[in-house]
Amino acid sequence: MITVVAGGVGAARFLRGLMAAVEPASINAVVNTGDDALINGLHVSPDLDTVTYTVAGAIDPDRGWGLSDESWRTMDALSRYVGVRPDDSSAANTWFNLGDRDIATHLYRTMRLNEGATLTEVTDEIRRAWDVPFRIVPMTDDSVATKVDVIDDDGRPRRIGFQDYFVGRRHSVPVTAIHFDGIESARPTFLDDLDNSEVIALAPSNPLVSIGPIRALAGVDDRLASHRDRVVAVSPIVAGAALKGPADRMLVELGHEPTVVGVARLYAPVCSVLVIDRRDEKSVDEIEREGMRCVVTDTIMSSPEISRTLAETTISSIVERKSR
Ligand code: FO1
Repeated sequence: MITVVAGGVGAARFLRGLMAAVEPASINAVVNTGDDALINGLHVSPDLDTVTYTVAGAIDPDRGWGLSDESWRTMDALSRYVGVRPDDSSAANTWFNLGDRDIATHLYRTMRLNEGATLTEVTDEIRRAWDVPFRIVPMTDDSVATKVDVIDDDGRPRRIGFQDYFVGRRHSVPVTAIHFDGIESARPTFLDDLDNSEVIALAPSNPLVSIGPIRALAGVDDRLASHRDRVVAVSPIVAGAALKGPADRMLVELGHEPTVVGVARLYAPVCSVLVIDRRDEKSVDEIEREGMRCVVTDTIMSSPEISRTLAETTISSIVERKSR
């Protein structure tokens, strides 16, 4: 089994490449749920849906989230109620865009959870409905909510939900701290999977708010460290920048280097190989001084072929080493 520890867009593209490189049934995607939010009464799981929709070939390629060929009539109709909504109400949320077809997924997930199903069960039903040929599992069935402390537009510090930061404020305000509410009591769903995996890959996702919550679950970092020689990560940072989202700024704001060396320092305790882009070749020695092996390849997944080659290179960095 190959376990892929995943966040959103970058991880989804990596999984699409991995599907073309190995027997899909051998893949096990463990996905961040710290971004989950209750939006207009619906349980939305952005990273689970981005992975499912991307692997199913149904994602909107420009947005990187939600479905292609989407319409927004429900959101338009909802805006009618904004004018009559009480000030302290979160009804008629129109800043978090739910497409008409995407809403069906949230209706299904929300009703199944209300019936007592676990998020693991519902996620497996949804991925089977989309003919995804491998397991997609939430990192936990318990509630974990990523919160960020920000310096808001008015200069005042405020703790806000992840979607409020990422979408509501377009991740444009500086972050001073990250919290995973509920992490102390949340139980990881995948510790045994780690024991049964020939390769554990940390996908090219945000190390702090996508991979971070998964590692923060009880026992996960220790279990990864115990399998460190089988753990490989793909850097989400290329030439000092994130390919998508605020990972580079968050690294700086939270006191890390926004470089592949900064990523190596975060991952070295649990991961023995770091895959970096050719643009960062000059950093190989520094990364190896952090105690990690370094593999240099093309990591910008601008085509299915590059995604596939990246996945093959990532997996073989562990498998071939074992055969040597
Ligand atoms: N991202 C946005 O920037 N704007 C949106 O309106 C938005 C809506 C949305 C709806 C469903 C969904 O699954 C994802 C959505 N996202 C949106 C992306 C989401 O905020 C991010 O995918 C993750 O939370 C970060 O990885």
